[in-house]
Amino acid sequence: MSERTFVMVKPDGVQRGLTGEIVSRFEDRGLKLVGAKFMQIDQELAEEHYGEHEGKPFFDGLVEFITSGPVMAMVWEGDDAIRQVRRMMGETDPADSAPGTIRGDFGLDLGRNVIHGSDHEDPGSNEREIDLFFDEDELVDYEKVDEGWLYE
Ligand code: DAT
Ligand code: MG
Repeated sequence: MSERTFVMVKPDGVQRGLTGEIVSRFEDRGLKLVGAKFMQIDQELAEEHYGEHEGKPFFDGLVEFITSGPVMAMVWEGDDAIRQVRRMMGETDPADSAPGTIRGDFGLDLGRNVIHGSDHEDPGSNEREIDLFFDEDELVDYEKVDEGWLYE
């Protein structure tokens, strides 16, 4: 089933020049980019985005980190996109992430794990995050020429 997922290259990924590589991986996989915004997250947006982690010992550091520099916020669309993006990202801790995954190829530290993606085990988190970062008219509906070759 086609679905949309929220993906973000975090400040460490942007600063390390990994944005293009990460976009390429999703393009190569066949996912369709339907929204993108290069932006800096303020405190309020950060606290809302990571609301599920409020009260945890790492929360303040996480908010400080995610607001510390620009991010590339994106919406990617495709069959099973939420779960497939999570599989491509690897585990939350890069140290546990298999080589070949984004975190497994580009990270070493839990607090600097390069990328965010909506949680496929938290139904509705994709919609929530997309709504939080994008207005309706910032998402683009279009047909990609390779769709007939990607899907049976
Ligand atoms: P994910 O980003 O894989 O969805 P999450 O939602 O559990 O992971 O946590 C959000 C971010 O918070 C995660 O990318 C890195 C940070 N984080 C999670 N658990 C942590 C911990 N125990 N110590 C420090 N940072 C942590
Ligand atoms: Mg999460």
